[in-house]
Amino acid sequence: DEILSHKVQEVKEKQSLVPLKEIKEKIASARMPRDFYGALKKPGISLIAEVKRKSPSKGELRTDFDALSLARMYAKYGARAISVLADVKYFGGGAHVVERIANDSQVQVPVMYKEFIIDPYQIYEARAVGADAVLMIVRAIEPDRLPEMIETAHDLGMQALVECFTAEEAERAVTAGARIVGINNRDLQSFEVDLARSEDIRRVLPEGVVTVSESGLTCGADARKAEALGFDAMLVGEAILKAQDVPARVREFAY
Ligand code: IGP
Repeated sequence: DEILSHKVQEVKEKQSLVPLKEIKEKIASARMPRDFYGALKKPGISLIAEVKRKSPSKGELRTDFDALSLARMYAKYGARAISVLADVKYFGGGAHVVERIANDSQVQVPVMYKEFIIDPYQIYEARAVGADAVLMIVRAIEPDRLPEMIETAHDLGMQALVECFTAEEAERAVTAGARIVGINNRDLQSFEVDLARSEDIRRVLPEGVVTVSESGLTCGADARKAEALGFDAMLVGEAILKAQDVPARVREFAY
């Protein structure tokens, strides 16, 4: 909630600094969007590897953090997509970090703009820096606005990974037009990770919706569990970021 009120302020400030019209002009010269949906739908569970410098609960994740060299390693060792934190204050990322990674010649996989999206302005911003997908957290967005937000992403040629914590939210996401639904394994209150709960939620989703298992996966065995539960993809941050041998850890998930 603190994060969301910060975002409302942040978007207001950005909008007065750079009007939407200017963002749209920048979109005209952005690179073509890549197929995030197709990347996740490939046979076998797909790894979306995350670039994040810190988190509110864990602090800095590695002393030698370098966003671009991590993204290059992720792509080289088999991640099918890369998630990059666009939030500056809480996760130590930024739109400029997404931009650098999305336009790097050694990163040819789709790139997701990971932000607390509350306003369409942020979706345009994502495309302007070259992102192929955006995260949308159902509970962060006003229910009435979710369909138009998803449509905005699709109209810009991007995909939306729509994140849910409950079966009710998952149903709402699909009704709103989501083609990719993420289920967060981490309970927001207790911080506990429960794959069985995620599977219950996954079951309410229709065929054809791509499903992503998010948060708390620690090793290759967890990846296999998520795959056995029927997930098309997984979003992994901490386990890779904290690894001493990043290529080996990426390969463990991208088997
Ligand atoms: C990655 P983990 O436990 O592997 O680092 O989790 C990702 O799921 C997590 O960063 C995340 C997140 C979010 C962060 C999922 N949804 C929303 C910030 C905001």
